[in-house]
Amino acid sequence: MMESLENLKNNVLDQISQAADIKALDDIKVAVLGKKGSLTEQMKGLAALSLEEKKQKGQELNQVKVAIEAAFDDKREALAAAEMNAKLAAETIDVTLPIRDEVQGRIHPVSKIYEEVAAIFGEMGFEIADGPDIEDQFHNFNALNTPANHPARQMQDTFYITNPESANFDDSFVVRTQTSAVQIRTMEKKQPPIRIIAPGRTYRSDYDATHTPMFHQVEGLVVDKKTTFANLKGCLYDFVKAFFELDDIPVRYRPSYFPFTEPSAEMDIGCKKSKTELKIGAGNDWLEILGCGMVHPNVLKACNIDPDEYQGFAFGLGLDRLAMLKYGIPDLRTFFESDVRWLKHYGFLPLDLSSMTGGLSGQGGSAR
Ligand code: 2NL
Repeated sequence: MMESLENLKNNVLDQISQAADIKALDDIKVAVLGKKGSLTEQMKGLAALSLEEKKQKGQELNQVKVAIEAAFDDKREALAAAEMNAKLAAETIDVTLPIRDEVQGRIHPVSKIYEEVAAIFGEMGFEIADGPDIEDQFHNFNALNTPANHPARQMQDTFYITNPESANFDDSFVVRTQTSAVQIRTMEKKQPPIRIIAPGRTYRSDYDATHTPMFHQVEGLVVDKKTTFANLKGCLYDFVKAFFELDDIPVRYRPSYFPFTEPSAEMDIGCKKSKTELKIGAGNDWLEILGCGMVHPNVLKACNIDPDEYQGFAFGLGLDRLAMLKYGIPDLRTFFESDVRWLKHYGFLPLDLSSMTGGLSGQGGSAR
């Protein structure tokens, strides 16, 4: 008996040491320690022995079991480490190699325009702020001087979302119709000076060649003790020059109306329109580029900022429209069809970064 147990132990340890992989090791374990395993069978044999023999044999069996289990654990660890090393060696990437000639992916024109806009305002000292796509009506409307029953709420073709906790329509949520709620949340948290841009997705129920139900906007907000309309004009003039990469651009401001600004204006840039071409920066035609104005005192009040001490300017521009203009893309609907051929034509190479010093717009994907 003694000998056969010693044999079994040596035999099993031998098998363990020779196991080629974890699967083989598991098979051996089942054959030894499983329900019908060789060691398990010996354990079962204990029942037939006398008390004295049981004690003696039981101890021996237990020592063998402990030794075998330890050998299993050591071998499993060694095999796992070897497998991991083999995998690491096989999957090694030489990060010092140059990138492949043919890069498949492209940056979407809207992402590209966003990078450009962020680079320009970043250089001017604006910080980027963001917030949720789903807003409550206070942040999307009330705080923006657009109370219940204000025509803007219908004007904007808002998508409302029922509040599961309230049957009252005033408690419904909206998918934001502009990113202004982000600026509201910033002003609620922080006293001026404030200088932020809020980029993001916005939503309105509208669909044609220049409108899609989801679109992209960047709004800007500057609030300080002496912020004037002249500051607004200088800031936006610098912006359009940088954006269209021109040393000079004719601009004009037309009076407009937004509930959240007073006075409000629309900014146009000079251009030349022909049947086949749009040339920006010269000519006798005008192109609307963005909406802007001085922040309405009621908006400041709603955010606990004292309008007698502070004033500010704000603006909003559509990224999709800017992408259409700058890169000559005729139909907005194609932006969101996820057609890879379209992206290849209008998209940008991933490493074509936008910066104020390294060139803003770079080469289009189609140029490759
Ligand atoms: C447009 C016009 C605009 C704003 C957005 C704004 C935000 C706050 C306070 C005051 Cl928190 N104004 N935003 C102001 C003027 C125009 O957007 O045509 N966007 C595409």
